[in-house]
Amino acid sequence: MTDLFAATTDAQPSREQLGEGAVLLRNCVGHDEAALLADLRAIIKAAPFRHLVTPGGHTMSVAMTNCGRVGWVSDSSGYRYDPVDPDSGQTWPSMPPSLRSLAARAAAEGGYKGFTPDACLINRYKPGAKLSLHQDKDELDLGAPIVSVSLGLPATFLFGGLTRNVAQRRYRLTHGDVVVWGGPSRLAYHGVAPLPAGEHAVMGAQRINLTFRKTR
Ligand code: MD3
Ligand code: FE
Repeated sequence: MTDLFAATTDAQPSREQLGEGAVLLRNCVGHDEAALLADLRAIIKAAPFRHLVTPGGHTMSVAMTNCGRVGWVSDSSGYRYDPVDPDSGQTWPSMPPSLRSLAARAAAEGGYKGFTPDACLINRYKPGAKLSLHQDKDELDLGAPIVSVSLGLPATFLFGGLTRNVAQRRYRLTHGDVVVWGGPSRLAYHGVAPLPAGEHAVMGAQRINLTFRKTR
């Protein structure tokens, strides 16, 4: 990727409870940012973003890649965590310490000490890209939280309930925001509204979201 540059944010960290087990840590990335972005760039070079096809045959507007022991993949046969990148035939890039330590630090701040993710799904949104309402339930260890890190353009995140029909609350997630989703919130329906056009000083015309997961 050519449009990732060095760090910028000095904004103050803050904490907001979104729901039972769900904590929003604004500006949580802090001085790890430059190392994080450099490592992210290397991952994307080794395992470029691609648009996956859902089992229903739709091509996703969000482009994805992964790092870690396994990566989340989708094709016409279904969803799964796979140690092999189907595009390269190689294992996914390993999860660098800059990413792993941010995830563990955020999880601990959210009340989950000893978080050891084995997968990091990396989502890239260009303007217009969205993620439809869904649950994350492909992981065997639903007692572990998911930690999400937002980078680049702001997005509207939709946070619903344990069934599809619960009205969603909307949160604006911006560069450097981290959310820890555990406890009863772990199986909440959620999604991302279509990304508005814009230009972010560090990341350019895109949003990148990292989700750290413990799959087993
Ligand atoms: C709430 N990603 O990759 S991160 C996903 O911004 C995903 O790219 C979104 O949903 C994104 O699956 C949202 C926030 C998130 C992640 C997992 C959750 C929220 C969650 C699991 C349970 C409840
Ligand atoms: Fe999700």
